[in-house]
Formats: sequence, structure tokens, C-alpha cells
Amino acid sequence: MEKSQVFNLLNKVREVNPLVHNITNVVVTNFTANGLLALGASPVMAYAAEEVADMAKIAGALVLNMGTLHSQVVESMMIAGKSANQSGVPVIFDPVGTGATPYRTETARRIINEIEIAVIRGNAAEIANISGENWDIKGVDAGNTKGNIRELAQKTAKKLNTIVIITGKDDVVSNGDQTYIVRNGHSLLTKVTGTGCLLTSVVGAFASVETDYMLASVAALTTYGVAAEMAAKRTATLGPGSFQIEFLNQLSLITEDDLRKYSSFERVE
Ligand code: ATP
Ligand code: TZP
Ligand code: MG
Ligand code: MG
Repeated sequence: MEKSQVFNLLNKVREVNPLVHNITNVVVTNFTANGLLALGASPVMAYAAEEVADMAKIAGALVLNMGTLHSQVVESMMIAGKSANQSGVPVIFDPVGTGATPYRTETARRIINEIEIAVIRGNAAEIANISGENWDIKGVDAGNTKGNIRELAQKTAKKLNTIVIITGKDDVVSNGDQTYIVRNGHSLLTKVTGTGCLLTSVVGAFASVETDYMLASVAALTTYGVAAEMAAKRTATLGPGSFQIEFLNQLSLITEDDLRKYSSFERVE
């Protein structure tokens, strides 16, 4: 994959303005909608069991996020996911907090068993717990990561026959055969809630315009990480509040030149 493909795909998102249907959590809803708008996508949040099948089938992507689970939202995710699958709409899954409680772990397994997932995006502990390993997780935060993240992504992708993204200081994307590392990003992203959740929806926006979901994932992670680096530079003497707002600005302002200069990713196998 070439650096130029990242901007080509970002440009396509800006031109197509894809509808991204999110069934997400109450913490990040507004931030996710604003981040998708800034990027150039068209967000919609729709949860009612009566309408999710209709919304999912006309979307460019469906994003399922387990952040604030309850039984009604799980039923809506199942209906929406099946409708998306029938219509060929990619489903992107954020298994927030898998491993923190048995309910979250069981729900993540149910979603994976019953719905065909194009891309799963989580922190290392969430992906390990989905994969059947028992890693400690503190609520929704990965905490200290241990083990080989690259191998974990490869193994989980093979096992679940999907694309797996594990984020952290470096991000890993794997389909089981091919694996990329994306090095862009900034530690201030960990000081703003919902930056992982918004990223999952941004992957949805890129997957709406590119059916090679590996390519779409690498482009989404790179764009997101470069926007964060630029925002951190511009708010260097300030704190996470200013960074959060500037990050939204940079998602909308980022140029081909910025991506050419700062993109940092490589295929590792
Ligand atoms: P957690 O709940 O553990 O914080 P998350 O779901 O919020 O996980 P992150 O792993 O924090 O998701 O990833 C969100 C974004 O932040 C990604 O773009 C990732 O590359 C970036 N990121 C996370 N940690 C760092 C870091 N230490 N340095 C640079 N970028 C980071
Ligand atoms: N609690 C439930 S969902 C959520 C919190 C704090 C947001 C998690 O967002 P992210 O993107 O994983 O930091
Ligand atoms: Mg986080
Ligand atoms: Mg998260």
C-alpha cells in the first residue's frame, strides 16, 4: 500500500459523504457525530428495533459499539447487523469493555457468532478477551498491555475470519495473512474519552468507500493519527480540552501534503 492511497481514500470519503449508521454508547454519541461530520461523512444514530433494519440497509457502513450495553440495544444490534449483512453493508464492531464483565464478553461472542463482521477494532485487552484469552481489563481501558500484539491480531483475525485492528501507541491491522503497523497518533488521544469509539466509526466511513477493508483500515488509522499529531502540535501548551476541539478541526482540515509528510505505516508480513 502506497502513502498516496491514504489521501485518495480520504478524498473519496469527502466526495461521497457516506451515511454511517452508528449504534453506539451514550458517552461518545455527540463526539462521534461531530468527528464523522468533520471527516466528511454523514452520521446517523438510530436505535429503535422498529427502524434499525431499514436504516442499516441504506447506510455505507454499520458501526456496532458495546460501550453502554443493555438488552434492548443488543436486540437492535442483532436486527441491524443481519439487515446490513443481507444488503452487503460492512459491519464494523467495537467490543468496548469485553472481559470487564461476563455480560460484555457473552454479548461480544453473540455478535461475532451471529453477524458477519468486516472489521473489529479494540484495545489489546478487548481483542484478547474476544479471542478467548483472559486478560485483565479496567472498565473500558486496556491498562498495561502485555504479550505480542502483532501475533494477537493475526491469531484473532484467522480465528474469526475478519480484519482485526488493535490500537495503542502503535496500531496493528491484520487479516490473518497480511499485517500492517500504523505508527501515527498522539498520547493526548488517551486523555479524551471516545477517541477509540470515534476511530471505529471513522473506519466505517472509509469502509463505505473502499471494499478492500484492509486498505480502508490502514487509511483510516493513518488519517486519524496524523490529525491527532497536528492537533497536538497546535495545542502544545494547552490541555486535553483544547486538543479535543483542535482534533475535530484537523480531521476536517488535513491535506494531501500533511499525509504525504507525516504518514507512517508499514507492512510487516
Ligand atoms: P482505551 O480504552 O484502552 O484507551 P480506546 O478504545 O480508547 O482504548 P485507543 O487504543 O486509545 O482506543 O486508540 C484510540 C486512538 O489513540 C488510536 O488512534 C491510537 O493509535 C491512539 N493512541 C492510543 N494510545 C496512544 C499512545 N500512547 N500514543 C499515541 N497514540 C495513541
Ligand atoms: N464508559 C462506557 S463507554 C465509554 C466509557 C467511559 C467510552 C469509551 O470510549 P473509548 O473510545 O474506548 O475511550
Ligand atoms: Mg480511550
Ligand atoms: Mg474503546
